[in-house]
Amino acid sequence: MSKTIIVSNRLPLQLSIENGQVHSAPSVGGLATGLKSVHRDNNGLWIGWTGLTVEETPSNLQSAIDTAVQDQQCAAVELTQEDMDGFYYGFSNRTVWPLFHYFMEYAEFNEENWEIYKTVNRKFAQVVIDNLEDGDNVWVHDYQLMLLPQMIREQRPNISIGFFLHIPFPSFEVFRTLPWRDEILHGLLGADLLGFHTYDYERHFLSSVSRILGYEVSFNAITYKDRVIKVDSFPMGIDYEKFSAFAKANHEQTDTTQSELQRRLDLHATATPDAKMILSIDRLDYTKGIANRLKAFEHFLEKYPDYSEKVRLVMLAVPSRANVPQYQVLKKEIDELVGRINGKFSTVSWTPVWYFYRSMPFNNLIDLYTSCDVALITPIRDGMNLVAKEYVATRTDRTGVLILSEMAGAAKEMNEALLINPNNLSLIADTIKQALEMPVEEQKKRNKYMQSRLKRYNVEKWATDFMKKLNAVEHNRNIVKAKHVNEKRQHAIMEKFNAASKRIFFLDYDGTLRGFVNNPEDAKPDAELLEMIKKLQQPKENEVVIISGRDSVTLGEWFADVPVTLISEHGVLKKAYGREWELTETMNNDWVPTIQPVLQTFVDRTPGTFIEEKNYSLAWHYRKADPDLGEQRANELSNVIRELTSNNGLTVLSGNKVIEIKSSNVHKGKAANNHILNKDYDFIFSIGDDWTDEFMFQDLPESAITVKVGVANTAARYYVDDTDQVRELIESFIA
Ligand code: GDG
Repeated sequence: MSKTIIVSNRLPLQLSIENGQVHSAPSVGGLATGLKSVHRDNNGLWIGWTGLTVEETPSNLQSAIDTAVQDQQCAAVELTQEDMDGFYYGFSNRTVWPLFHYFMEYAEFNEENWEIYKTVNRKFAQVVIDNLEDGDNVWVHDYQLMLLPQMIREQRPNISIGFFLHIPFPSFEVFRTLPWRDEILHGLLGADLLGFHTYDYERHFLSSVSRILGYEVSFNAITYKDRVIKVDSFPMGIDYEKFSAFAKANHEQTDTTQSELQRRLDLHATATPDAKMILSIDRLDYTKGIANRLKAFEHFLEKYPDYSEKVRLVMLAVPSRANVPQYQVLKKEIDELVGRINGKFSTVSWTPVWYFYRSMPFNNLIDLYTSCDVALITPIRDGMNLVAKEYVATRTDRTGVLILSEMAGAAKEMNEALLINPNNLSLIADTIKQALEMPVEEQKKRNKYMQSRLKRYNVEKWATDFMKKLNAVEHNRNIVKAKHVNEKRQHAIMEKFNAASKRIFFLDYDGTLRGFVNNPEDAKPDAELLEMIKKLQQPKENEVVIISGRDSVTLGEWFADVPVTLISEHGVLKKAYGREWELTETMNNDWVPTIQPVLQTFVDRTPGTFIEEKNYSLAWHYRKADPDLGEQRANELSNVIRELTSNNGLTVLSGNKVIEIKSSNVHKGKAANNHILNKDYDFIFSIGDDWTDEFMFQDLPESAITVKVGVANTAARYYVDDTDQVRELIESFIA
């Protein structure tokens, strides 16, 4: 039975060794909860690190640990202290984490750490491969494992692989500074589906793929070798029901059942009934904007002194990555800021900041969420931020105000929060005042919308949506009909070729017989190519047709001395060898004066693009433009032209970095079919690389050998990798 393998840096369990005994408990984190059904159903397996290095694992307890891991449907990747230092504390947290959160000055580019990152990703890959069976899906998580998708793909090309990034993907301008940017992108492109929290991260990723690797990106799909990789946004949710249920239970507690923390919070509330509490919870991380938050709170107390003794900041900072230098510096800065604020504003009966530097049990977290009137969450950058969502979910009476940084992914879905720029301290100070004074009715109105969204798009929905999309990608892959022309298939094609007595070859030119060049004029056929075509045409059984989108003058010049038939402008004109060009259909050019100026405005606005005027069509080329801008303008242009030309007999063709407008009743399929009409060819061969060639593949008789250059996603029966393989294939017809 096929299964889903989840891979993350840490396993969803907590292992501890007490008195020589191994204790294991399932982890209760958001990811573990969200993936529970994916993990438990269908015999799922979770692969990751246990939290104990090889050095920390007593050899006599190894088998007890293995059993504990297996009991939770997990498999462990064994890591040494050196692995952890280079891979986790090193490359992951000193290079990727700061860079992806736009802290470029913190990013270290250390070759040794990079080598260990690769080695450890390979260790993960090995455990995945050891547990992988045909038909399994793999879902890889987060920035520690960005090379893993490709490492798995190399060994098991047909496995469906998904990847989700929990942190932001930075803009191309930032990402390009990474020395190993190509390797990281190729690592990720091993996946079939790549998921991000927000559309912006998705856009940044696509832009990096297009600009750094130069691969074709169309909407949210990347064409890479023979695969189409989908990229999408899946904003991660929380376990809404769990937070809501714990909050309800919290309100029903009695003096004897409530926690010590809750008792203290209640005491405070009773003693100072008109005082309010502001909550701040994060891992102690420089991305979370904790220092700015404290400074903004200080500014608030200075600007609005009436709030003295009437407001308190309850701040929980959970220790994190304490052996990375920037975190130590940050800890010191926060300690000092808290000291400064408390020193400056405290009175005998009031301390403005209550500061906890520790991790708290889950029920205390609920105590804090339910007791605080305002949550102040101000990250400088944050992939999503679940704390913001959890705070809103626990407000069962719908009171409470969320102040949220617009730099958190969560801000995209939580418009009803008070959104702030975390660097604007006076705005934050004013927003704190606004939050403290917000009427209850307004609080409820805002929370109602956010809660209904959190309830609907919870963490389980996030996980199932991702898996559904991954399965759909897999399904698409399976229905792609084209088969790669390998040695065996080439042999089968040759058998048909040899048995035939009347053969025809429809050969597309650009991207098929010749690779692409920046200037269309530079793509002239080389001597070797002309020689090859002549030889193919030589036997009396063979007839060669060059069928191209090119204009007739260029084609006529290039193939002046080659005895082949030429079809130009996607089927508009035809020329038998030694004869004149003739129209294949009745055409008109009335539309050109209307459309030409529209294309010109796109040329003006998009540097590097130009118009090619053919006899019966106009083409706008954007191969030389900035790739992102080019794609964006191409989409825009297609839409504009489609609106302008609907119902007047014109077609807009999206070719390879070109948009072409021409009369709609002509295309390569029609031209090719007309050409073979009433002639008994017993071997029809057609080859091409873009959408304009799809008409040929669709319209030629079923018996035709149709071949697409590049991807398998086509109506053709076969595909080849590139123009080199095209020549190899044609050579085999000559030899
Ligand atoms: C990364 C991305 C993205 C916090 N303190 C305690 C505690 N927590 C729990 C919270 C929450 C989780 O930890 C923190 O999640 P965040 O999303 O806020 O932040 P990161 O840890 O940085 O997570 C982030 C996330 O991945 C998911 O994709 O949202 O942007 O940086 O669930 O409740 N839990 C307990 N005690 C604590 O003291 N028990």
